[in-house]
Amino acid sequence: VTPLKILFTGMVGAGKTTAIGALSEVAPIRTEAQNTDTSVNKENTTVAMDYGEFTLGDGTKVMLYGTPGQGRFDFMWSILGQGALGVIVLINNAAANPLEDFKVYLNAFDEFAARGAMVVGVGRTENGVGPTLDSYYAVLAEQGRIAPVFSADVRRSEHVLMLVDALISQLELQEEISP
Ligand SMILES: Nc1nc2c(ncn2[C@@H]2O[C@H](COP(=O)(O)OP(=O)(O)OP(=O)(O)O)[C@@H](O)[C@H]2O)c(=O)[nH]1
Ligand SMILES: [Mg+2]
Repeated sequence: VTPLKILFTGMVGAGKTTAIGALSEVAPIRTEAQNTDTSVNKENTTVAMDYGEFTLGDGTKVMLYGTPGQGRFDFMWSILGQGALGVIVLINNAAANPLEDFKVYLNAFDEFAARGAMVVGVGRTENGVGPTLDSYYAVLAEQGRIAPVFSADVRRSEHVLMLVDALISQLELQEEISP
């Protein structure tokens, strides 16, 4: 069986590295460097990519890639997107402008959204601050796109698995992959 490639993307601190670490069955490959961006309270940041692996119930291998969040590495987005079946956009809902953040990734990965290969995972919803899930659907509708939006805490592997499952179901529905 051909392995499936899935890409995690989103702003600095959205939780891409955490999500891949939570789900991967192998020791994830990380390219962390010391974070010098004081706008996010985080010790490390990804400078090239994350990589992990996960096996579905039917034995299909899923390759999990993650993008770096910092804007200076945005040239990596299209490189890492190559050959990806779908993309999971992670959002830090407690950030200053999470809906604007979402628009950046929705536009950058519109090719995925257009073919129903995008899932949105909204994190840091626990304190009830930040936009509602409905407002993400409104942004999608404005752009003429449809994608499932979930609240997800990527520190919990079952939440990350839910995002991956939702993406795979979408891809099956689009007949990008067979069930
Ligand atoms: N409280 C809370 N913390 C969260 C939640 N989701 C993620 N985090 C934390 O947010 C941080 C995310 O850090 P990373 O996984 O390094 O984020 P990243 O997207 O890889 O960031 P860059 O590589 O810098 O772009 C971690 O410290 C997580 O524990 C959430 O839902 N609630
Ligand atoms: Mg990272």
